[in-house]
Amino acid sequence: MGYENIIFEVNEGIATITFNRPKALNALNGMLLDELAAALDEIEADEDIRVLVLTGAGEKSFVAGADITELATFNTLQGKMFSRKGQLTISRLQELAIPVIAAVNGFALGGGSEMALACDFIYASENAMFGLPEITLGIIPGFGGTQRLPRLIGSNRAKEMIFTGKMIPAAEAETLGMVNRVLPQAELMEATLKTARAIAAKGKVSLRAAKQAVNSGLDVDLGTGLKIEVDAFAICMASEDGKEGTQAFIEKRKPQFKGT
Ligand code: CO8
Repeated sequence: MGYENIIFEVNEGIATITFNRPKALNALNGMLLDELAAALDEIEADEDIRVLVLTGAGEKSFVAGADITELATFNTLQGKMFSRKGQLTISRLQELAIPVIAAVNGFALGGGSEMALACDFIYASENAMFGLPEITLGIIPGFGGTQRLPRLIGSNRAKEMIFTGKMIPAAEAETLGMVNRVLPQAELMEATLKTARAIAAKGKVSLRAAKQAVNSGLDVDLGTGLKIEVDAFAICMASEDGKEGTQAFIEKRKPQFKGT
């Protein structure tokens, strides 16, 4: 499929989706969300893709939120449908079997922050700014922000961000635990791809099991989470990758994971 609002590339098992509406600071409109969904379909259908990286075109913005010019035209039903479409598409990032890294290269506001929060972790450039400014528009976050941000940084800090709509710089987002690493803009993509390559070299079965165990465990009590971990662990032990990884250690060689 040809894309107009994103750039979709795959290199050596690492897919990169670049949000590409620089004139609107890469704001999310309905067409962009449709293209994102189509790219995720392509990724799910390609067994060779091991890691997904999301970033924004240019050096100013990752995603400056939902496209406000489009939002302003919505009636209540259209707004509800748009919120649902955004939630479903963004939730697919969290549910994707492969790891997803957000390389936040500038503004990550509203739906842009919510997109990054649905990724497995975030690297950010020094100039990146995070925020959920919807309250200043008389609305609230509608792509999962009221749910994912409190889970990540605690309800009190999330409420302050959501109630004030204030933006915070990357360094503060790192202190709050939203961001794993802050890097100079020029180093952001290479550092992200270096981590992506390190992850891509691991076994696909164990990566999938690890992601699912962490994600599923976050919404349940510890006892249930530990049972989830036992089941995920058993899947790895039964896999060819599990046998290969342990055997390679014993034979003092590098494992050759096949993803089965
Ligand atoms: N939507 C559409 N266009 C945008 C957006 C946006 N979110 N953000 C920026 N742009 C456009 C500007 O209008 C401007 O266009 P033009 O050049 O044609 O005037 C261009 O991008 C450059 O922007 P600025 O001139 O404003 O650049 P500044 O550096 O002065 O400011 C800011 C950058 C601070 C990022 C500023 O543009 C801004 O505040 N943008 C809006 C941020 C925002 O409020 N985002 C939240 C949107 S709401 C949302 O995401 C809800 C998600 C859930 C939806 C649920 C659906 C019902």
